Amino acid sequence: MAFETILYDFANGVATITFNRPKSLNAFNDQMIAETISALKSAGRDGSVRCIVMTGRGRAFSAGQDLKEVQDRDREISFGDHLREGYNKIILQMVQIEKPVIAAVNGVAAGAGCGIALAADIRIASHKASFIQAFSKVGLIPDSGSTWTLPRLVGYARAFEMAITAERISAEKALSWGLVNDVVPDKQLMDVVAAWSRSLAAGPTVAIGLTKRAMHKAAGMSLPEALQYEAQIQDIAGHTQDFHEGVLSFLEKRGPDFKGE
Ligand code: T3D
Repeated sequence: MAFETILYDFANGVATITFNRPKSLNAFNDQMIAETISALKSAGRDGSVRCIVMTGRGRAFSAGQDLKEVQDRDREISFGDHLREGYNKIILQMVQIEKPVIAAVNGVAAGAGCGIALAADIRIASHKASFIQAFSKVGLIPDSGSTWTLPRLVGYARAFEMAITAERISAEKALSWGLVNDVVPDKQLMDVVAAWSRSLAAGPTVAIGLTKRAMHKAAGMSLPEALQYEAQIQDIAGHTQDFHEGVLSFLEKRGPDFKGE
């Protein structure tokens, strides 16, 4: 795949999408939005991809919407349409792809960049990373799913505080708030993420994808509904080859060789 604003690598079942506009701290222009959508689409469709990693080149994960491009934007394009055709598609794909998505947060994640990091299933942050709900600084409301993800991750009070103050939350604070899964020394970030992604790509991909689907669905369900849904999709997981391999490997006292099928 030929991209200009992102890098797309595939190895050992793991697709890595790297935002690649380091001079502007990987701010999203329209091309980068379109290329990210396209990369996610192809990683989602490609059966050999069993885990997706998203990260940024240089010292930032992403500084969100490219504000220089906003300034030049055709006034006929509404903010709503820009979100519907852009960031909303990125976020929905990240959530709807039934494969684990890891954000390797290498530096600052601001505005939509923060929203994208929050939409991942797992966030591993460098000790240099930080999180800024930068929207209010430019007179906007949190988008890219932040109104949904942030209160669920850190609770309403902290989410609202982050949104209205637009203050930088350090990696350490993010860890103590439950915003990230782990914080590691910067030099070790990609090694730690590689260990996570290798392990997830060798996992029972269908069951992992269904877990993701069920947890997202359960957010809008009562307990009885969630129990029903679990029963319904356990029928799918229970008919995978990986389920049979998992049980067999347990009985044979060896590690499982999951194929993601
Ligand atoms: O319809 C829609 O699209 C609405 C959607 C909106 C979604 C959003 O994301 S709104 C929020 C947009 N993002 C921001 O407001 C963040 C703006 N950036 C910053 O606040 C700071 O840059 C950071 C806190 C992220 C980092 O600060 P610092 O001091 O480490 O770096 P810096 O010096 O500010 O930035 C370095 C360069 O990156 C600089 O370029 P220069 O002067 O060296 O040529 C700066 O202009 C550029 N840059 C940083 N962020 C953006 C950017 N260029 C364009 N757009 C940016 N968002």
